[in-house]
Amino acid sequence: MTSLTQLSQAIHDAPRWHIDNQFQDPNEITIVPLENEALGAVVYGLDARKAQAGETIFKLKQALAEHLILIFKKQSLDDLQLLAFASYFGAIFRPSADNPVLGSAEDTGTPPDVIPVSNAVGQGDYTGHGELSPHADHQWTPTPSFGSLLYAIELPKDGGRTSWYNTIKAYDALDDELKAHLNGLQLITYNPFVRHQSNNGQANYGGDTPYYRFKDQPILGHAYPHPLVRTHPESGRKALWLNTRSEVELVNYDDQEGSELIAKLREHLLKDEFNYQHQWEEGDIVFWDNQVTLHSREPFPSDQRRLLKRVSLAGGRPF
Ligand SMILES: O=C(O)CCC(=O)C(=O)O
Ligand SMILES: [Fe+2]
Repeated sequence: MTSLTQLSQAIHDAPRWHIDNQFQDPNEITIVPLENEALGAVVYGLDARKAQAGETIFKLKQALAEHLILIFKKQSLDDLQLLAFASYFGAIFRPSADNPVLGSAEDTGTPPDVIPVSNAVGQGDYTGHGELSPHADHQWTPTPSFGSLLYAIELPKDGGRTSWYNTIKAYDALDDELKAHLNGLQLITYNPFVRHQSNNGQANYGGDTPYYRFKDQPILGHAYPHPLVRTHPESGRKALWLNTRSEVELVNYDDQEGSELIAKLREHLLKDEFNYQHQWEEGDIVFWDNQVTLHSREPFPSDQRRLLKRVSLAGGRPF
């Protein structure tokens, strides 16, 4: 089945509001912000298999813009049900073949609509068991995904927690002079998958990738400059749009000064006060806003199985 058919099938099969009586009463849902955390809210009482009311989806979209990640508990979904639920929030992210991302297929050049995030469980296994350093997904593409839903199916006994970082708070905490300076800058994030193709490697966001491209170094893949400080399309809040590991370059900027500025901002982003670490439970879906957060993963033992499924949603050109 091609990925397009999978999406059509998912929405075709989804419960209908009027026909199946499989709909969710909006009054059963509560959204509870995490206490004393940098971001996040937990959504209780929602069954993602059911048809959702307009007011529910609108509320969830507002809550996402405010809390940056939403945690849905106790879900039980197959791939098509996850896809149908995710589709309430936007179109599926389908980058072109010339901008490879996690899960890009050799034949079509694009990822499947539902991407396994797993280690040795025979389901794609793109992400291994190692650490993933803080990143935003698809940052090197012309129109990165606005958000993703990650659904936990099988979890290791040890490790494998995922952290999210509030890059609005990180921006707000900078002094006014630095903010003013950063607001004029454009940043290129080079595609780590192109680099690892050329290195014959599988890992991403790490390894031997340089932290900064100096102008005498070759360019790998396409370059799409985006603002270093981006504006959230719904809330209007500003955020740093910078990961902490892959190769980047400030446009029209001195090499040495640029690499130092980026290193300083990266150190700042990693402060505990911007971070929330999620201890997964099976059945959790975490829906994150990819525009104003970073996420990372701690390693876990290679002989323990971990399987999550991710659906990413299309976003606009960062501004
Ligand atoms: O394995 C994880 O917890 C996160 C993986 C990741 O970076 C992603 O799905 O985008
Ligand atoms: Fe990611």
